[in-house]
Amino acid sequence: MPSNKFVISKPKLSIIKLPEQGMKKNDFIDDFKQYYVHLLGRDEHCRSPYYASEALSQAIRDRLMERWKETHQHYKSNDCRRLYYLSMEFLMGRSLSNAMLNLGVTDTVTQAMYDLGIEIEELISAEQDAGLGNGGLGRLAACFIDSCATLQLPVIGYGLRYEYGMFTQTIVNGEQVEKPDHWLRFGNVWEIERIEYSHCIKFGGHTEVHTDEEGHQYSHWISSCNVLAVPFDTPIPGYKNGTVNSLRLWKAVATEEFNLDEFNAGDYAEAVASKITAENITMVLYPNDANENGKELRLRQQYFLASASLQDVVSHWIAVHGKNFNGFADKNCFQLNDTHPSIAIAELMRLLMDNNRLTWDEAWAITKNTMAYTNHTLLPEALEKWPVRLMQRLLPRLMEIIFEINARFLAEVSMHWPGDGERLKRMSIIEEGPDKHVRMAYLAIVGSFSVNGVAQLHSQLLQQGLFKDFYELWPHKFNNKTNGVTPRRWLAACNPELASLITETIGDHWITDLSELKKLEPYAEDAKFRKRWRDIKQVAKQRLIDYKKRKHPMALHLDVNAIFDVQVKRIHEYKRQLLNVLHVIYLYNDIKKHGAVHHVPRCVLIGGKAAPGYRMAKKIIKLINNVANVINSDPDMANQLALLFLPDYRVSAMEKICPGADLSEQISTAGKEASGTGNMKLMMNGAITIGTLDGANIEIREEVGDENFFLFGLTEEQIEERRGHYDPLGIISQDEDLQSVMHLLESGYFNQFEPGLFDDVIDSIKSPHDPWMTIADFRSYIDAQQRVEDAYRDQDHWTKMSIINCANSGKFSTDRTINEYNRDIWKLTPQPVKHHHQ
Ligand code: 26Q
Repeated sequence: MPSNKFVISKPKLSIIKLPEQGMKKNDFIDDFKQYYVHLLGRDEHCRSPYYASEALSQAIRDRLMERWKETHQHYKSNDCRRLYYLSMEFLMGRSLSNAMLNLGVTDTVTQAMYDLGIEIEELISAEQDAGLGNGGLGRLAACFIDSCATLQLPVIGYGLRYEYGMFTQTIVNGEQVEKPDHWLRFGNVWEIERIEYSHCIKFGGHTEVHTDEEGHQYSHWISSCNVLAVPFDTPIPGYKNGTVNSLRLWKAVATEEFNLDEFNAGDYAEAVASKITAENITMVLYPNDANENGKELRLRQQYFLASASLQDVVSHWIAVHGKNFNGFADKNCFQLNDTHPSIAIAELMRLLMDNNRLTWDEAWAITKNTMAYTNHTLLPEALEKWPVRLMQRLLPRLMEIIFEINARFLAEVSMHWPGDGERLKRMSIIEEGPDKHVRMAYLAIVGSFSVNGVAQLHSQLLQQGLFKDFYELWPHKFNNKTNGVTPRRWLAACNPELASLITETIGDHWITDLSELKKLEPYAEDAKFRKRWRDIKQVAKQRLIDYKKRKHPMALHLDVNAIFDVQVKRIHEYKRQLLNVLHVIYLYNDIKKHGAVHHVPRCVLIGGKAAPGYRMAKKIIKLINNVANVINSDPDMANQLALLFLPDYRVSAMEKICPGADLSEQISTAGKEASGTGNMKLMMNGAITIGTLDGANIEIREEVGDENFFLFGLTEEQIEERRGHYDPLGIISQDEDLQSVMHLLESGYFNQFEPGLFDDVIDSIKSPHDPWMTIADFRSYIDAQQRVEDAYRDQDHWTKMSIINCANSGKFSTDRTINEYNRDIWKLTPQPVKHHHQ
């Protein structure tokens, strides 16, 4: 352990006690100047907003530190039960505006900067996104820890500090080009390195059985390559409550011993190379949001996270309670964000048995009462599997433990279903065959006391389908926790005009109790209120146009009077961006043939990243861009129809997009989108959903009522029923509009100089084996879009729907979600922290 090398002499209390930090305008002005001039060495000639942003962030961070320390000490002295949220992804986005909002200083600071001749928005925009996630799952983790801090729950987020986050997307000739996101290049004011809490992580080597003085046998994992896990902490402030929780991200650093052996062996180059291997572990986020099977580096990352986080918790336990682990499960709980950190189950067993001499039964009792698992997918092909051979080589001791867990589990299964060999094979954690694999979801279910899906339909389908056998064995483990989003970032901060109108109308309790928004509903009938609501939406749309105009070559085709029709999310076949494109082509064709009279002006905005290795997704991006080129350069479409692909969709982009959205596209094949969370952000900002009965759409529709939702498409049951006799060609031949659309596509109208480019895309939707059944929902989707236009024509009616959508979005706050996690799974006691300077 390096910790003893970093012991410093203990400072006197008088050094640590600081004068209270002012929260007045002039306090911020003074501190800002101090940092700008003295720390950063800039003056009035510096043109870049970067340094000003940096100086302000320092001043804001200072005001979090005292609260952070107090929260930490409060948890420590209360020795309260805690929850650790283990996630390979935390998609935090920017921190400055969120910190100002939660400290309650947004207006004061805005004014302070204004007095200095600085536009606050410029400073906010100068911050890089912390893009340490792919999409829904990563952003959910970020919204969760925001709500935990606001609800004053003792929760720590554990993740990885990737040197490179999600790639930056640029579009060149209509195609996605990825650029590495070196987000830490200019430093990160929000993090604090705590090298004194580093841990050592083992890889490779082999195991030996030893016998101790009392004759007990235990395993020794030896000859391993060791990597150091160094924690970096980021403050997570609650909303105006004095609580500041921690997000702890691990960085991989080569250990000195690690190199020493090789130096002694005399091979300098090998030693340096192995340093690089070690530090590669946290170099880059894997940019696919579906399982990319079998990559060794990914498995290293997963174990690195699990082991570092568990060692952190276990060593803290020992520091307080010694080696008596009675009560460990009462004081500690781990929530696994999908199977990505689920190796933690075997790792906790290892730490308890090998390092602390608990028996198997003692260790297992603790493990299975401490771990809880959240599933985020229904696609069987996305379930994680790791080759046994790889695990044996990289994590030999963990593989032994998994085999033992499985043996004991299968014994339990055969007690429950004697003689049912098929079931044993189906349920085994080890998938047999020439290449044995570990089924991580099964390991997670067996090792956890709670298994949850992320929306009602999803949880129900898990029980009836993917995890049916396990549900029959342990029905009590299974539960649902419908996702949410944090209303602080996704309404209060990103849409200040709408937030002010809401606060002026119903008070400001909605910020921490979103069900309060229901009080807006009567105002849907108030003409004056509607006018203000509509004006705010128009201003937001104009702002979105202005923002896009700075860079996007086709932004001039945007028009505030058109419907802003938005689909922003990762590009995936099951999310059916293609269905959206088919509708756009249909509109184009119809306007060409019959003129614009039947239609309302519409701007279709599509944004999202494709996994770099997902060829079909990349082709879909190219198609969207090609169709956009044709439509936007056709004078017949002027002020009628525009299509824009929004490059580099990310958290900070969504903060600009959702206030200006009219229509939210949630059009996945029913039964495939576990929940969706973009749907919730858009709804909260007054967009109306056009959607299938999938994921949380179902619950959104339940909340707003059918008349405030544009429903279309087959149900999950109908989709499954249709498989085997799906006949897209038959459907095309029966539908003239669809025929025209397919004809345009197949004739090469959108790829005149790139013959055959879209053949694979076209073939995929024409195939009777198309798992996403895009063609099956075409007619129903077109009809729903017609209803959208009819509704939009009546602006009063549309605005009512918009208000009702926002008013009924209360359920989709992560405050509600986290309260349910806490009530059913975590069972933490809220810890109000008294902030002494408040
Ligand atoms: C796994 C192994 C190797 C490499 C990458 C991965 C990997 C990474 C990210 C697999 C999956 C993900 C992300 C999944 C995800 O974001 N799922 C979404 O989770 C949301 C939050 O619950 C839901 O709202 C979405 O419906 C779901 O698609």
